[in-house]
Amino acid sequence: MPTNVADNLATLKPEYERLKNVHMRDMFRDDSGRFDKFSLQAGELFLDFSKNRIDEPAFAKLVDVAKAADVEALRDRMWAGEHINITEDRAVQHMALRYFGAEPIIIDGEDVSKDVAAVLAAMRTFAEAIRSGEINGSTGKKITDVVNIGIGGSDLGPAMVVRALSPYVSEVKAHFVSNVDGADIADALASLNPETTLFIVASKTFTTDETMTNANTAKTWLQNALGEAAVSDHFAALSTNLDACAAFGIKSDRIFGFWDWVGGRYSVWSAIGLPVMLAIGADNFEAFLRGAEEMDQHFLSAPIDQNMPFILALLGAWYRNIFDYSTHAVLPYDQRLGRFAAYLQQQDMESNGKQIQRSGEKVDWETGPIVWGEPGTNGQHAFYQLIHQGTGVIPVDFLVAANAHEDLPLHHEKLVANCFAQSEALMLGKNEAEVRTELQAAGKTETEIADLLPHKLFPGNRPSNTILYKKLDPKTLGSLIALYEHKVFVQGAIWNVNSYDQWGVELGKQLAKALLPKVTGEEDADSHDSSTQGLVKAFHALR
Ligand code: G6Q
Repeated sequence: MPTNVADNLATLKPEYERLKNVHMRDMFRDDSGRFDKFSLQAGELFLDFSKNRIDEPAFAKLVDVAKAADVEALRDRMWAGEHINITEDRAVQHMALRYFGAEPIIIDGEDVSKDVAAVLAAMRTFAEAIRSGEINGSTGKKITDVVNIGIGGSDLGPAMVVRALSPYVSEVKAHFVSNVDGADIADALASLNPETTLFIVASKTFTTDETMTNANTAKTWLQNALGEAAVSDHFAALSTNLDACAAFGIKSDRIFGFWDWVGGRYSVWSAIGLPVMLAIGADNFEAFLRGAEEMDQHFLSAPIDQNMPFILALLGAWYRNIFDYSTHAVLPYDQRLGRFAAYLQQQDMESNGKQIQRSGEKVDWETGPIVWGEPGTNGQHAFYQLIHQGTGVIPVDFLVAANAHEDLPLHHEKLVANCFAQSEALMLGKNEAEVRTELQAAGKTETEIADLLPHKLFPGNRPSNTILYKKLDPKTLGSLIALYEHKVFVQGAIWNVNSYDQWGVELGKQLAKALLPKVTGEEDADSHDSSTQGLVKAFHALR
């Protein structure tokens, strides 16, 4: 039985008391082996976690927390196909989607590996036929653009990945429409030619209002241009609801299925990855899956103190629960990871933004942090002020490649120098003596120095991880995403929440449904609170 969560986390308190006034600057000065002790390689990824507020005894205690929470047992139950998603009574087996080994993957008594391989093979055949021009649009023209219509887990993963892997995109350009705001689909359609466009309706349930609204608008647009008979040549579907896909008018050989043991935000590895495969080709997509598999194998087998997802998760809990830092920034020094933070927001916040334990009781500790971020160096000219000198502390993950795809003199070297400098600055800070020396060297008078000095101090001692990789290629990206998936798993296990449901998104959906007739004017809004009534009235007055 795992130890009670609060008691388990409390074991870290003495370590915190011991370290709370210790500056990392001093820890680096006193231990020249610090970087070697607190860094590791896992497949394509290198992690430097030495710029954290830990020493060896504190790190050992963090590892003990994972042991006491029995995280490894829950991990093994997940891998064994048990229904660890207890509120939806489902297995959680996205790892099966990227498993190329020979062992059977048993879920509910069945080996699912054959089904997984069959869908992947069907995706490959279809994607390559579209890319080569073997399958064309209704007028015989080659498909040059695909529009993925999906939202949440059926959008964020593929959209982020296609952007991240843009150097690998060829033959087919992928576009993503998600918002029910008509501006989204209108802007996407504006530049497209119906004859050369394929729509992919991506919806696990095939009932999501935003997606079905956009899919119907796309269908009308296509029918108006090419006639009703053309629809089946210009639509495909990714779903677990095969009947609803057929009812929409999608040909059976263009419906790619997946299973209820694949959570939406874990589905980029499944048929939901079809737009990615269409854009980068099947071999690159397979490399992406293999990168994730490599991280899975590391996660499943490495001891906790050498296990990258465990380490990131434990450091996160250390700051969230013990230091009380409420946000976590992910700052890629990799422009093409521009949507990575948005992707992680769903991954992390939808998984661990919970206040009820797996047992049904309320938690008495903090759970998932706010996750946010933007690519460097742009962030440096925007919000880094607060990261360096704000009143709150924000633990950071920096992500950076050793090599760019472009051969543009000094761009990449400057990018890397900025990335490493930021983690150094956050750790070191700048103390009074250093600021004074600087101001004196700049010829400032004593009065000027006294006035300016407090503004120019940097407290430092601010934690960061740096993840370094050779190049942002499909395999590396697969590993990177899997790393964060498993980090989220470990944290959910430590906090004893179910990371695989998302009941918190339901209430708004319910109320929106009830409000629609009031917004259209078919019903009055009298039954609502005065603010909602007032807003509906003000809305009608502006129409
Ligand atoms: C993810 C969630 C959610 C889901 C969307 C879209 O884990 O379940 O983001 O992906 O609500 O759902 P459909 O794929 O069913 O349209």
